[in-house]
Amino acid sequence: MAKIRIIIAAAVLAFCCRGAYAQPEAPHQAWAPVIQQCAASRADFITAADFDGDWIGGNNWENMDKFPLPAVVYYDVKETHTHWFLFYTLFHPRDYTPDPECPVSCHENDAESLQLVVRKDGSGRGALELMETLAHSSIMLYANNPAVRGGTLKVTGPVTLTNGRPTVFVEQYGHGIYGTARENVMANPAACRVVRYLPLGRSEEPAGIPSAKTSYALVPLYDTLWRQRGCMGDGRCFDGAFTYRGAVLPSSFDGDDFGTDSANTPWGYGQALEGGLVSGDWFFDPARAIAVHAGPLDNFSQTYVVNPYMADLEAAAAGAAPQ
Ligand SMILES: [Ca+2]
Ligand SMILES: [Ca+2]
Ligand SMILES: [Ca+2]
Repeated sequence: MAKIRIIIAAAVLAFCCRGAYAQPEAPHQAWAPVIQQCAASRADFITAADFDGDWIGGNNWENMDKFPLPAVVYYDVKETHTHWFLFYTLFHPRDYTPDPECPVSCHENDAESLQLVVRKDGSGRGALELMETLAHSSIMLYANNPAVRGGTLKVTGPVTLTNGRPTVFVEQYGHGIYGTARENVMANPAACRVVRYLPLGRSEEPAGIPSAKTSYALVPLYDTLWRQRGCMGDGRCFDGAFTYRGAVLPSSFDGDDFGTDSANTPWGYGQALEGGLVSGDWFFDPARAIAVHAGPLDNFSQTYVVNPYMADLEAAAAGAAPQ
């Protein structure tokens, strides 16, 4: 009898509650971007910074041809009372040119990023308000809400959506990220063969170029790149120290091909600092950075309820202070 009761209870539970208690998709998954990557070679594939099985930065140019390049995107989530700030970093083994002699600006490693600002509206996934992308010396601002007027940055245009996902367009060679195709080499389709990366949960290397559908995996930035932040110095993971709120941090990946230590860490960017921002704010204090970049937004809290970096920075600053 007890066995029957258990079976009936299980059946009722399965019938009544299927889907009702399904875990809502986390915001960083719900809004993970579609990535339209122009690709002239494998060096334009997105992959992990330790794709070669180590965290040494200075062997990545050489190792690119010796290892597979399965796709990952590093993500990070910070949260205030009103918004989520979703940060995504794309890593490429090389920043290069069609000319193998690299007459200009080649360097080992390349990490470019984008940031989404999503209002917590009670719906679980929230409402996307704006997107910022890093492209060379600029941060580009795209609005998904007409209330976004622009601050120190002008609104370039609307966020491009593909089946509800924000979509970014990434250059070949230099890997600048843009929110519309017309702002980069994709404006000339003859010059761009596209690898289309989608957040389908698997980490795949494109079968070829072009590729209509390659899955990338989302990897937590906090547990990977940030965890390695103390691995700093020539011949190690990162190099080029800078100070943020008293904490000494690496500004770049270690690299020695063509340019030296030329690929910024996600927390080391120096773009769009007008309005009193400093390197590091875009990553560590996005509520403040976005308020400066995008101008005032109604009901926009700058008090964090999730931002584990603040405690880490305070600990690092305390450790670095003279005793
Ligand atoms: Ca390496
Ligand atoms: Ca090297
Ligand atoms: Ca170095």
